[in-house]
Amino acid sequence: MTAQRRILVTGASGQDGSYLIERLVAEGSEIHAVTREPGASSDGTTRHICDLGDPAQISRLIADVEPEVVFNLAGISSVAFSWQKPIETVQVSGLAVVALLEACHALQERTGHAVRVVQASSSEIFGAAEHSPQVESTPIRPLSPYGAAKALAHNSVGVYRARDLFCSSAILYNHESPRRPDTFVTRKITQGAARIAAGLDRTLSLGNLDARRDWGWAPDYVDAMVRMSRADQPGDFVIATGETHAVRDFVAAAFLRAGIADWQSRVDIDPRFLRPADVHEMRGDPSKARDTLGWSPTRTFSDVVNAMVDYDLALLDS
Ligand code: GDR
Repeated sequence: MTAQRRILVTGASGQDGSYLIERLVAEGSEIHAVTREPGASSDGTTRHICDLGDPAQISRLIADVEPEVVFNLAGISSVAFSWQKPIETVQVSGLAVVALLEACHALQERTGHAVRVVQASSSEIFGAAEHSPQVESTPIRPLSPYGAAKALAHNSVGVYRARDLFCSSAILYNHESPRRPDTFVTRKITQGAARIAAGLDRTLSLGNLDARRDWGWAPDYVDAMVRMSRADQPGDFVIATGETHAVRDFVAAAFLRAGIADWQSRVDIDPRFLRPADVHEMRGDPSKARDTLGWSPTRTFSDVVNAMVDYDLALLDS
């Protein structure tokens, strides 16, 4: 894999964006980091502010920066939140991607230099999938506003690929790390377990404990996207571990790591955390990524749980 020169990363302040930027800066690339609001500039990047709700701002940004590679990690990433803001979700996670692809295609036409785009797609596009595990050709049947927005983006990547833009979709399954916000169930659980172990809280309120997810390690998923940007051919790639666990399994493992064997007495179900519709099981088959990109996950489910709990315990200690 060879490093590219000028790279634009949207969603720079998120979990994946932060891992990606650290890696690309270390490789010596010129990084343009895009965020929605002004903030402290990470070392070694040029910071840009862009409102993804405004297609004109997206086109201007691409025309000005003239990137060789774009990683589009921006948008609303919470499925739960997308039920409260469905229109905004479609704007920033769906329509904005069309604007981005159009701008990259126009840049390529104007300069004659190829532009590569990697889109952070999602397993939520499969929603009500009839079969597990899902593969790249599994029918797209989203069940949430988030999934519908991601499906628009995903299909648009296919459209622009047919127009000779090197663009790929990483169909990312759930991927976690200590940088996950606690609006997602894993971090909420690891923070909750650590706080209960430290005597700061008595209980943790959750929603659907039966949902099964294919949980991986976020830096691995960022590595997959980097490989996609440097591959010979563009395409869609399922990025997953191929293994699922129920939310209750995550709870049990996290509480045990925090030193609490009887998690049942510490967890209650609050209907506020149940969704109008929730995918029961998402499991991906990453064979294509393994065979084509040489990618495979480096951390197991237990590794992920333990790393997150240990981080949260240490945070409270300090
Ligand atoms: P998900 O992740 O919706 O799969 O999307 P999340 O961690 O929010 O939910 C996973 C499962 O846990 C259940 N759940 C709860 N979820 C939250 N957030 N809070 C709770 O209290 C709770 N209790 C139970 C949910 O119902 C769900 O079944 C993530 C995001 O990273 C997306 O951006 C990404 O595209 C997909 O993974 C793949």
